Amino acid sequence: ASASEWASKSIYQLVTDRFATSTNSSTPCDTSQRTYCGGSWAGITQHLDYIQDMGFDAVWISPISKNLDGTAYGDGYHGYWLTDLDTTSSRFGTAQDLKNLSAALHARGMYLMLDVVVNHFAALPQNSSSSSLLSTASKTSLTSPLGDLLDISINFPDLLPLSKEADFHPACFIADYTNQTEVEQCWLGDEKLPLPDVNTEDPDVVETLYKWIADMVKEYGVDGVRIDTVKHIRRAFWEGFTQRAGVFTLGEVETDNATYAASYLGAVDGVLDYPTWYKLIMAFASVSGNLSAIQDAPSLPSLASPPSSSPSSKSQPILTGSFLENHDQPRFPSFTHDVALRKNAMVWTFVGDGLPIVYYGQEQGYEGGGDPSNREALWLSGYKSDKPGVALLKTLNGVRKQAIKANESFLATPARWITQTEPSTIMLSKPPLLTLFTNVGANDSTYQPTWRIPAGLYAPGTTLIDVLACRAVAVGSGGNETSAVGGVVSEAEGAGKDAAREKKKRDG
Ligand code: ABC
Ligand code: CA
Repeated sequence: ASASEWASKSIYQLVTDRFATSTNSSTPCDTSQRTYCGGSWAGITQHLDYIQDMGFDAVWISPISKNLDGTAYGDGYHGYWLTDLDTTSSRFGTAQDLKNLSAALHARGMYLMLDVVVNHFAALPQNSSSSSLLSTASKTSLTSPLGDLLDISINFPDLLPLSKEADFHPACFIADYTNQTEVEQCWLGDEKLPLPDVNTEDPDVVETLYKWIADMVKEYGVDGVRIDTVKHIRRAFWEGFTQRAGVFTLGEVETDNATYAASYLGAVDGVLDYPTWYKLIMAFASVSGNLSAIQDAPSLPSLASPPSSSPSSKSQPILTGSFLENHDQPRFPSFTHDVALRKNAMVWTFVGDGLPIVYYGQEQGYEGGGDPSNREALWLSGYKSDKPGVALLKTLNGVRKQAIKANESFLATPARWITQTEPSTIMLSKPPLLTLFTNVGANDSTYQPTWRIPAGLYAPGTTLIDVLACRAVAVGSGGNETSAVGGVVSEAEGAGKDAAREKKKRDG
């Protein structure tokens, strides 16, 4: 599917090994062991009702290729430690199971997003004596701009289908993240677990990877790809990769710098909105968080506000992926116990310009900290549908779909901030939605957020629905402003024009 076709979707991101088993829902899973817990593609297929009932219509799964196990950091249960690009991991089932998952999603009108890694493989260093950092005159002279080289021995024939030493960049670990050449051509990982960096400067290697993605998309009916480690390969590589993928590509560029992240747009169809994520965490992790940082920060271009220098060759829109949690970062509830802050942060993903992405387990209130604690087995939750998180996500997915239906230019209309006079409050307008965020928290019992709705935003007399509290609010006819209290609002069907309105309040 193209970026245009993805624009109205809502993505549920899961870790294949941790979402569902196909057999035993009481299988224990100790995340600290960093090993397989038994989730599989067949398990996902059996639990699509659970995902779809919350309103999601796309599923992002872990990388599918065979991985390295038995390392100093455990096994490749997450899928990012490739050893054999062309063979699917038997830990997640058979290739047929994966095709069945794809077919089952399509039968429901849902999309499959595949996570792909082409920047590196993973390999155990061959002997420990050679795994220390050594600068050797001969090697250093080969790639002097990259600094110290490593004397590290890798058994390259173990890596498929790139099995020659020359298929990889010379060994050096990335140390200086401000040196772009180093970021692109040195290795991720460390001496205990090096991630040999693919020589994406070599035309034969490039063609192998391009052919691989084209085949993969075709073979498994893939609708879109999430691309790992985008900043670790030169931009021009991704242009060709995206073309050959032939479907929507969403890149991971881990940075808090919006300009840097945006520099990959056009080479890939979209990037994950990491720059806003950093601000979001700062804003809602505590009641003293800096809320206006979100408002003041430069934001990524998006479908609603395309880059000014949009490459004319590119007819597809730019889609930014909005998220609150993922498999690399501590889950949001690990930062705060405050239910109001948690709720406000969750709303963000759905009411702005980005494609909503929700990390599995958020709906069940999972609280795991950093990797690997944030990769809990979902079956241990019992997939309960009566959790507040499930209800909230269902509402938010519903609101977004409703907004898309009510206003055909919703997706293309840039969200804009409306300045509020009250402290700890910010308001975002993306017609027909209007959202009031606050980080005042649940403990201030005197605080009632007040809506200051600018004149002209909605016609007087319009009925707005507070979608979180589920009640109607009328827009005043007399003055310039209307004050309403609490909740999320969306315009009642048929009342006035294309407005649904949204408002956010602290947890009731
Ligand atoms: C494992 C263990 C960890 C252990 C580590 C050494 O090994 O689980 O506990 O600490 C996979 C696995 C991980 C595994 C790694 C390494 O491989 O999932 O469990 O960690 O073996 C992607 C994926 C990620 C995946 C990989 C590797 C890449 O999403 O799941 O990890 O295939 C860098 C990459 C980024 C990558 C991330 C993990 O590492 O760029 O693509 N994610 C700075 C750098 C970033 C860097 C980040 C973390 O540190 O700029 O490039 O990400 O190392 C902000 C700045 C940022 C800065 C942050 C920290 O601060 O703006 O730039 O990020 O202010
Ligand atoms: Ca690289």
